[in-house]
Amino acid sequence: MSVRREIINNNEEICEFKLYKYLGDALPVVESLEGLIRELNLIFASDTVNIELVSYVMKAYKSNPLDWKKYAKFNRYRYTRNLVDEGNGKYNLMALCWGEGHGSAIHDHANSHCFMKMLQGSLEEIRFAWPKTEGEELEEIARTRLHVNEVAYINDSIGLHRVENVSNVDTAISLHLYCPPYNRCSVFNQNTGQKSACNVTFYSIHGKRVKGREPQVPEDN
Ligand code: CSS
Ligand code: FE2
Repeated sequence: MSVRREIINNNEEICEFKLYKYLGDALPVVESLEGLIRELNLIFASDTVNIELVSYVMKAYKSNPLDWKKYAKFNRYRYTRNLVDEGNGKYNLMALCWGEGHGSAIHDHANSHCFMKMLQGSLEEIRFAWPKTEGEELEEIARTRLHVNEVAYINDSIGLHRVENVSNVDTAISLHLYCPPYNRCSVFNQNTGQKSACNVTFYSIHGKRVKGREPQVPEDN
């Protein structure tokens, strides 16, 4: 076991211990994607977002393709965003389907929380600091490989990121929760730090393809 993995596992244990102290034996058990959605709806009934608890329940769900196959819709040219649940208007839960080599641009998260759980395959997450001076290349601050069932969290105070399926042979699927939901964010040029606004759209909603909506090129979020 690598040192880095040990650190991550320790963090998880500390996190679980803190949650256990807080919730006692009420730690939720999650047996399916439906069960996860039920738990998330309960958690987000409150107005404060407990990042550790949300990460915990997303991690507790063990990916089962039978649960999510209706959201697994791929496009040959770029990754797709497929809405799973609107979380009573408080958050959006969606499955992102990444073909071989597909990646996002460098982006922010419009002041929302972003939780990301791997359902299939693996993704590389590359984090960047916000640009400090105009015209300068963005500084890479972290690079992490996410594997099936792992959960990552980011928000704008942590930084920017881009996500990529670096595999030439395997597709990848990730489950994203954004709170509050957003339909616009910023994308950044890695070499100049230049920022531009960008709309984000759905390829399918509740398993049904959105007609006439091809993913935008160039990759924009
Ligand atoms: N924010 C990107 C995916 S990486 S978190 C998106 O929602 O399209
Ligand atoms: Fe993101």
